[in-house]
Parts: sequence; C-alpha cells; structure tokens
Amino acid sequence: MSTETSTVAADVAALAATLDEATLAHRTTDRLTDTTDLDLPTAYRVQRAVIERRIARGEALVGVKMGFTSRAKMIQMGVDDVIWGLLTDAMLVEEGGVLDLAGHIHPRIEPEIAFLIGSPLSGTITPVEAVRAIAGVAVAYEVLDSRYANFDFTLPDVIADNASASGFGVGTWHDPDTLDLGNLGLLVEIDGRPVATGSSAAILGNPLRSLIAAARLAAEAGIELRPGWVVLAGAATAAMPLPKGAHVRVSAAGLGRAEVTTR
Ligand code: 0L1
Ligand code: MG
Repeated sequence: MSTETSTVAADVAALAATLDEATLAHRTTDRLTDTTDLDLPTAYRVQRAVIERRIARGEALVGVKMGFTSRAKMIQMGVDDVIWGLLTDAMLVEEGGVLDLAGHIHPRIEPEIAFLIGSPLSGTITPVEAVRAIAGVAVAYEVLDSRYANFDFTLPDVIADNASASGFGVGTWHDPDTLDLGNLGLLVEIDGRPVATGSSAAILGNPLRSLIAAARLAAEAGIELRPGWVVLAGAATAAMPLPKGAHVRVSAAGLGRAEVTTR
C-alpha cells in the first residue's frame, strides 16, 4: 500500500492466495521471501490483495493496526519505522465475548490503546490535528496469529501477512480530552492472575504518535482513516501466548478494561 515504486516482479495475487488460504486452513505456510524477492511496496500490495479477498467474502474494513511501535521491536527487526495492517469487521471480538481459538494457528495477545476516528485523517498532521480527529480512546487488545511457523519472518513477510493481524477487542470509548495518554499504566490478567504490566509510553513514547504515523501511512496508501474506524496504536507489552479456556482482562488507568474468554 505504499506509493513507492516497486521494481520487483512478484505474482501478488498468488502470494496473497497463499497467505489467505493458510489463514482459512489454520496452518502455517513457508515465508514468502524463501522463494520470492519481495520489497516493501510489493509486500503492501500483497497485504492489500489479502484484504481484498476477505472483502470479496463479505468482510468490511473497520480500521488499521499499527505494528513495531516499540523501540525494542524496531531494534529486534532492524527497522526504524512502524508498519501497519488492515482490520476487518470479522476480526472484531465482541466486548466480554467468547473467542473460539479453533480458527487460529498459534495466537498471541497483547494490550493496546485504541482510537476511534471522528473525522477523516490522512497525510502529515500535527498532534493538535490528531487530537481533534479522535472521537474516543479505549483500552484494547490485539490477537496476533502469524501465518509463518514460530512467528519467524522478515519485514516484507510480516507486512504481506497483514502484520500478523487476527483479532481485536475494544473496551468502552472514553473522551480523549480527559486523559494524558503519554503514560497510562496497563495490566494484563489471565484467569485473574497478573501476567504483564506496561505503559502507554511504550507506544512510540505516546500513542498519539502512532495515530500520526497511521495518517502518514494512509496518505502513502492513497486512502484516509475514516470516521468510525478504529486505530490500534500498538502494544504496551510483549505479546503472550493465548491459551484455550482462559479469561483475559486488559485494563488501563482511566480507561477501564477489555475482556475476552477463549475456548
Ligand atoms: O502488532 C504488532 O506490533 C505486531 C506486528 C507484527 C509482528 C508480530 O507478529 O509480532
Ligand atoms: Mg498489536
């Protein structure tokens, strides 16, 4: 979804089919870069083709997810910019609902801050413009499920794989004006036991920066963040394995909680 020119000749449709079919069959597939020379613009074209297949099956775009928003993850991947993936309505888990993991490969969960877009955003924007465009902020979680074995991928692989997007849930929306988003404490509990703590500062120093980056990536992709869309700004802790039969609660100071039970 980048407007940069790609010089790579790849069969985008075939690569998208490989990833989409792996998702539908709940199995891993070989890394695309094992056999294909894939640059980042082409990887984003594969990502978009994967989403187009889902849209053709009746799904609708409902937002974006930002990835590699922590300095630790960027260093691990040897990159200095965030990536994104696209969210569809089929990925949304009802708040407090049950998530059937039978449709997953090796799911992980991570605590996030989410924004609800109130007015269109695209391009280079200031923090003030970002705040004005937000209709709500909430604590959220993302379920990651890489289509590659052991989450072992290169940067183009994970971009093509829609940044490992699989599912997400969002708590109650809050007024963004009432909170300083720069250092909110987050807690993840599984079956009532604390398993991870973090701060919203882990998300690019402030999740608003992630929203600003999302607007930039939207412009590069020739789209806009639309009113009603959700932006998952990034994780406040490392992702952790999501087991069956678990009750997960993610809470953030001032934002309440988001909960899911797995089976
Ligand atoms: O949401 C994220 O920050 C993760 C991006 C994809 C990489 C992964 O699967 O860990
Ligand atoms: Mg995430």
